[in-house]
Amino acid sequence: MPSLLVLNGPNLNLLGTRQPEIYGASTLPEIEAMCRDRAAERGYETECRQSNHEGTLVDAIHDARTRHAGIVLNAGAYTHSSIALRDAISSVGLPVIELHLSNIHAREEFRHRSLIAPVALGQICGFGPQGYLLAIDALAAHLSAEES
Ligand code: CA2
Repeated sequence: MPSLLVLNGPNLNLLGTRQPEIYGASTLPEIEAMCRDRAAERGYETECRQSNHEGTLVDAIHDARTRHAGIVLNAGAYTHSSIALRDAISSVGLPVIELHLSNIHAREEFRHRSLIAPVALGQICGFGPQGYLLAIDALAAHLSAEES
């Protein structure tokens, strides 16, 4: 079965412990389980990874090149700062959906700019944990359109 990578960046391991008004009440393991179920319904296996370290996230994107058909990426705060993550996405050439739990455009000015958006297939933000499912649906639809 083809496979998707759901990759989460810094501090997202803390989901469900603080700031539920911004990020929702679900924990990361709960979100990952939802992703696995939705991807399975669409015919994909799912690998879920999280790291607080930029280089580890770059390595995960590189590893995905030979192992996964596409990536759902919540790069957390690295979204707004990491040229390394952007270059990694460009270099592997996989479709990447940029995902954020919160609406980054309705928050502080520094969150409005994404270095990932120009190299992503698209961006989903503001729908809480449900956004991960929307991202999986969008990625699966894109991949099946690519096939035909
Ligand atoms: O809305 C998102 O998904 C973000 O990627 C979350 C990042 C933030 O830096 C981005 O601007 C938008 C922060 C994740 C912090 O996660 C926490 C989880 C629980 C408690 C505190 C923070």
